[in-house]
Amino acid sequence: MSVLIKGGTVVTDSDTYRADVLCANGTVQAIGKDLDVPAGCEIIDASGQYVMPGGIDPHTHMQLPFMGTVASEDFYTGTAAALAGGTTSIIDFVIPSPGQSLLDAFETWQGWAEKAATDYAFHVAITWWDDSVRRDMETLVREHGVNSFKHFMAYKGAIMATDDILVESFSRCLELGAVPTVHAENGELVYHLQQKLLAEGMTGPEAHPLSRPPQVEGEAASRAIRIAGTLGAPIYLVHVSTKDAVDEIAYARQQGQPVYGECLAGHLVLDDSVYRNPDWGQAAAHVMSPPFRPEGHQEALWHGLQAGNLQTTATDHCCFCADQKAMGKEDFTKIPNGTAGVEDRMAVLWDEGVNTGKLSINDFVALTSTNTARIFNLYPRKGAVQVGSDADLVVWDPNGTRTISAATHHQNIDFNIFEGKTVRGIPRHTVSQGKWVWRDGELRAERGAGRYLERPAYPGVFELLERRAELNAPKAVPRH
Ligand code: URQ
Ligand code: ZN
Ligand code: ZN
Repeated sequence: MSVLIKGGTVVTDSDTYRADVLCANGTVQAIGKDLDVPAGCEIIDASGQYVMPGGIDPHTHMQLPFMGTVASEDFYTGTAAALAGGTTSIIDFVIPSPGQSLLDAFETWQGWAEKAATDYAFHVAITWWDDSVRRDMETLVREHGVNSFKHFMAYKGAIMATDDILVESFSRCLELGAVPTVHAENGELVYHLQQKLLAEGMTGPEAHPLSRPPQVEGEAASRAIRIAGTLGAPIYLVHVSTKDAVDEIAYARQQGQPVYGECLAGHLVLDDSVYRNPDWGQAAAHVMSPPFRPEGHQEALWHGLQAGNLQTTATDHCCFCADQKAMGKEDFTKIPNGTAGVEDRMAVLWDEGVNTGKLSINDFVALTSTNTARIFNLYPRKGAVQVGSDADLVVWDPNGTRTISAATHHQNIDFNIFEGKTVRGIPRHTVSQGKWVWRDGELRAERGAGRYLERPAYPGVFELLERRAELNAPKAVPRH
């Protein structure tokens, strides 16, 4: 089966040009003007539209067991929704319980992901430490194509990695040629503030952001950056949500340190007023960590993207429905943390970023696909429009509109943090592994079509480091 994407404008992270794109046998076969149409080939009319690399979401949690429940979105429904939003690969997380073998956990998540409709990879979380963890990290890098390890600096008493673990694990990552990544919130401070707020009788979701103020992220970001810098390791900060953390990243990058940052579509457009909604369920539906922030932080994130201090966008897609959120009805610390976004990330970033002039269409491709592929060493198999690359492509209609709603989205959750938002610029068609799976509103996701993506250890990050001269070098920023 072949697919010819005809009459469109190809947009990569660096180029924009008119060309047809021919896909067959799962890869891009030819790119050029007025390509011949092979017999039996399906034709996608892309006139007046852009042909871009399929989105890569570097941060999802499909069917995550967390806080006494399991995320409502599984690997099939979540990746099917991703395709409807123009995203064709995800990087999810294997999160071993403290004491659990990393290899056992990896095998469990691999089993869950077999039903995925898109290709997928895994970051593996380091939630405890002993010699077996050291050994398993090497096995995962050498035999299973894992090149990134996650560290939750929050979630005390659960999966939190203390400083001793950060030092041991970042050092091990450096030895193995893997990228350490962090959820940067000071878990001790969060725990202390949670107990203080509960003792003062504040049990509702309005307490959630008060227990994790911006400086809780800023301190942890600084600490993780300093530990990595001292060890000579790169570091990737997930879901950066504050000016505090962006400033830490910008300063470190200005000193030449290999620091990379990710931000979420939700944190770019929502603020902490969502937690002051008098409707408990509405407020609780927005409980995620780090929380949506006071006005002003969103602008800092946009500046971070524009200045090249934040390199990727993600969603942290981790779905809990109203009945699950209600587990925290009497105690906000028991509200399962997480929100959705895998279907909306690209359209929200286009509408808020490209339509407003904050981002070019090439920036959009870099931020939704190519930079993630480069940092995690999937490029140019993913994140590119090149002959030989996987035929993972999105045909983007810059004039199409959609009103986002839980009533019509494909995500398996009864809430949408972008509810009612009308976006201009939508994925009209998605091609995954050379198959036309999203056809202007008709979803033909195939359960189990997804493949596990092996990601060789370095030089992904070092390549990006070398190329940094061409990327937006960070502009001078005052030390906060
Ligand atoms: O912290 C994370 O990234 C996971 C547990 C999802 N939940 C969340 O609130 N972000
Ligand atoms: Zn996190
Ligand atoms: Zn997460």
